[in-house]
Amino acid sequence: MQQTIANKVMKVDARDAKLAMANMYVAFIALLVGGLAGLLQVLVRSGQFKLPWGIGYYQVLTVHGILLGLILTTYFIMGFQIAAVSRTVGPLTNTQRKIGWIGFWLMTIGTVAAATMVLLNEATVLYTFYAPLKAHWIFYLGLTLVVVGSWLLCVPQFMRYAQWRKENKGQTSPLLAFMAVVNSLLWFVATLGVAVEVLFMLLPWSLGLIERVDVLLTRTLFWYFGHALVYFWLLPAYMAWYAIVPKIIGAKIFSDALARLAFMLFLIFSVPVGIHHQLTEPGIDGLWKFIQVVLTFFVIVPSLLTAFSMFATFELRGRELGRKGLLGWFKALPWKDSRFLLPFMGMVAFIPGGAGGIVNASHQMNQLVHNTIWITGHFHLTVATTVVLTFFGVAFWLIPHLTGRVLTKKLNFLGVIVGILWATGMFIMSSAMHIVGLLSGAPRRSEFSEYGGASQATEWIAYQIAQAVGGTILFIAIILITYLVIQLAFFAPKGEQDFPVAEVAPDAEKTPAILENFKVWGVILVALIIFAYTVPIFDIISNAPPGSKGFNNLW
Ligand code: HAS
Repeated sequence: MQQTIANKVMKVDARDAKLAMANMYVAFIALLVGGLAGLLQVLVRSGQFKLPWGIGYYQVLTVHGILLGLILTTYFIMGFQIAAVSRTVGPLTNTQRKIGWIGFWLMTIGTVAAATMVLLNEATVLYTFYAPLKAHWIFYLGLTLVVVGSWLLCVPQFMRYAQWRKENKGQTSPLLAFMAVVNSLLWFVATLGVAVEVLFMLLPWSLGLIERVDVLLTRTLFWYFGHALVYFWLLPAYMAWYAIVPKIIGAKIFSDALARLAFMLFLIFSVPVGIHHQLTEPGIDGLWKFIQVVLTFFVIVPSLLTAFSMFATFELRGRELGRKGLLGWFKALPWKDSRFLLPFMGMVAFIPGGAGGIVNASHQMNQLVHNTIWITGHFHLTVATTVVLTFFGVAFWLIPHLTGRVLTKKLNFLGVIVGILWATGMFIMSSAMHIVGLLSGAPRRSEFSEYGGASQATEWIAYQIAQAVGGTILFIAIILITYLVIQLAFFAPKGEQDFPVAEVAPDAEKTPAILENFKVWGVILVALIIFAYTVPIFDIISNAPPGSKGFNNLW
């Protein structure tokens, strides 16, 4: 019943499509520029290349992290979610759409302002903008506008979803819209931490209104946001895995209830775990580190549910097609369809990517890998492979759907090539990062250096060259996908590209209403945040050192 309602609205409204596409354009421009910065980085770190015209390594690293980690992701997610809401619960109202556009422009003004400061070398503070590194105040103001703009892009999703529920009392909402709303809510709660950090600490500090900031407090507020941020990236990929991939392979959603439970678990467990990024940080009591590590292990559960659900979906489809045996389903999948292949490669990458996360979260093992390039390997497998490959797979049908064109056979083939290149490049680069970080302690976030000829640093060079090879393959993939996106947006033949939305399996259990009761989950979320953060933050504030002045242009 619920999916019949979902399927009533088959297309994204043309006016909503414009808003979604505006977000897509910025996302793919960010990919191109951020990807170029990535290429320059791996070349510098190979020891074979020097940046020209006085450009600094850390400046390029900041461009790379901000454009890919914050800008590409946020714009893509907002575009995808706006489209998903419009497709499944109906067109936005004029007011809702207007709020969305204001959000888009605020985000874009903020992005341009922040990017200009980075390019002028006035904000070389990397994507985590840790104090005491200090950026120009325009950079912080730009970031604030990005966050406020993104909130305004979440508002129409909340409003349209609430309107649907009011009009369809007692019915389970369409899964995709529900998921978009949970992710937007997660984003809203997470960004409160970074908003407090920037508005009350970094911005006044940078403007000279206050002389010093408490470094530990800024970092703790950052990571309150920073770990939920990774699930804000992941959940749209899970939206595609749960609700779109099954349709592409001709299957049904294994369980609507399980999918909703996974999303609600992410909502409550994503935030109270940020301290696992600070396990080596002095100034936070071991007990609270331990508690947040335990909570981190809870946030692994919804990913395990997702793995189970995906295997079940594939296997059921395989059996339906008459495949037998443990892995018979494998042959039944549409390997030549880029809309499936890329998300699938993303799933495969998440097996080692997730396992690496479990290593990071294990307190003792964290001592070994923290601040080594193993961590960079971890997030290139998770966000840069799992999430980004899924986003590419989505873009291949979403962009033509929004622009009234079609993904032709030729363009689909190009999509497959992009996926294979991306997976190969990431495999080479991130394996080299994992190995040299773990076995030899190679540092992350550092320019090429021979460390005065130290023998340990000499061991790293071969791996750094491997990273440059992987990075170069990735940049070739970026050029191809840029071409593909331009084709899909402007030149592909006109036509109707399907926005695939799967139906729930007929024999799946009915979804319990509690899974859509935001009040109950909201109370648990707030209680968990208060529990996990009150004492650590109280301790940090009450034992605060004098604070630090800012340092800038160190490079
Ligand atoms: Fe992480 C650091 C722990 C997941 C991103 N992480 C980072 C940083 C980033 C990041 C960007 O505890 C660096 C931040 C910085 O700059 O300092 N991470 C975890 C844990 C998980 C995890 C426990 N991380 C992610 C995801 C990310 C991401 C997702 C981005 C999207 N991470 C950490 C910790 C640190 C950290 C510490 C700090 C380290 C330090 O010391 O600084 C978990 O959520 C992972 C659970 C995942 C699984 C995998 C489930 C598998 C699935 C695939 C199924 C496959 C199928 C295909 C069906 C348990 C769902 C089958 C087909 C076949 C053919 C087999």
